[in-house]
Amino acid sequence: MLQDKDRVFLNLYGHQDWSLEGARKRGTWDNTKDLIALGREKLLELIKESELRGRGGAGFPAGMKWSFMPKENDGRPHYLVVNADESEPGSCKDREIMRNDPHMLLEGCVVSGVAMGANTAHIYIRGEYWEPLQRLEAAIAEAREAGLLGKNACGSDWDFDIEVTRGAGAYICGEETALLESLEGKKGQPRLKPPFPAAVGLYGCPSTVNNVETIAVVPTILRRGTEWWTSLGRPKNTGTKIFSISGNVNKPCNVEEELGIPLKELIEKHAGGVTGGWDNLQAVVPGGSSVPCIPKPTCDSVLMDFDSLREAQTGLGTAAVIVMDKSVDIVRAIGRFSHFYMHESCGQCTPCREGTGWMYRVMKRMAKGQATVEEIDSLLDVTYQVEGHTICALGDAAAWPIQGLVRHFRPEIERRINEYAKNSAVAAE
Ligand code: L3W
Ligand code: SF4
Repeated sequence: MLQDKDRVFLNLYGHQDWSLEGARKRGTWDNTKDLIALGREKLLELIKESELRGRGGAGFPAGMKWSFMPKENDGRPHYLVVNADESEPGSCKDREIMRNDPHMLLEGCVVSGVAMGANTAHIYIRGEYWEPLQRLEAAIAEAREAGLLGKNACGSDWDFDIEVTRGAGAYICGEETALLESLEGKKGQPRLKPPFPAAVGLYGCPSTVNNVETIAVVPTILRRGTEWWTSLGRPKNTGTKIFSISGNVNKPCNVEEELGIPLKELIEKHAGGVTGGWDNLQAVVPGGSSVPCIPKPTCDSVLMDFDSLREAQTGLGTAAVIVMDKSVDIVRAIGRFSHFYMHESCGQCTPCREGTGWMYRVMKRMAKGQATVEEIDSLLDVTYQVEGHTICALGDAAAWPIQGLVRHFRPEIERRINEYAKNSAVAAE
């Protein structure tokens, strides 16, 4: 369990002052000039050494991503783009960072910007996040006024400023290239990769897209040292993470914990346990709606980090932990995810556009038992046709929860189908 001295987010719950004065008391903007003075190469080296992995879903090593930005100056500006379009069902952590400690994100932008040769950050914030937006904008104004942003930011020789843009309610704009399109004022549709944003990003310029939490932790890692950060968690799964715990728990919450904490401990220590007790647990979706669920026997011992969850055939995703007790109709619940992906598909590639609708319609029938047992395998087959055959990961995200459901709950699906068939036969007699 994370000790208080190792906590990074000191105002996650908004009990203290979120403004510049409060942020400074918590250590934010403390000698940022010295961090900037470390310079691009050293900052890159340190973030690689920290093994910090992206907090937005993919868990890609941040230092490696930053190192893809071109070193030579070809005249194009470099951009840091912060993905604050938090829309993953179950995820509500970035909202709390921006609402309760916006200066952590701003300072993170300045320092990370140096490491990628960027003088500008664009924060793309979910349109519905009204209060976080107000706080962010107020914090940016405070930082400009205090000389922390702008020309010679923080009294350094580095110019840096931040722009905020609101999204308009499309989940797909959380996909990094759709986000870039939307920032450019176009319809938010994912681009083919490669080229990756580091080569051709915002307005055709080198860009790095990172999640809010990833950027917000950077100054603390640098101040406290990479050894401290890597002493938390497990190798390649280092540091702390904010988990959003929702569903059938007694006390839903956001909580910062050490990566690698056992799922059971996470739920029992911080979320007041599963409703009706641990034995009443049916399944958990450990990383937001895009990852497969895991059944109780797996939940008994699984560790909450990128690699442990991958071994358990699921993922950490955004660390949005959705808990389902035995009262939940799990087939219907996963079918609800299918509806979400059908609704949010941008429609530009056929397997996703057609497949998400097809999957939802079958899931809807299966939830009622109105299917045949053979259809379970055809449904699986469709998920394999969609997975890996689309422009962006939304297709995968639509396929994986269904694969997880069939992997762990096939007997329940079959039971419903058989029961429905039996009842229909009785009714027909
Ligand atoms: C240069 C290469 N750059 C990879 C970069 C790439 C990206 C990052 C990771 O999806 C997942 C998705 C959701 N040269 C590179 C390279 N990069 N190879 O590294 O890339 P990738 O493709 O693994 O992931 P992604 O497209 O960023 C993210 C899942 O997260 N998810 C959803 C999260 C939702 C939110 C939200 O609500 N805002 O974040 C949750 O699990 O399904 O699989 O930057 O450019 N050779
Ligand atoms: Fe659009 Fe779906 Fe294709 Fe992604 S996978 S580009 S959301 S149609």
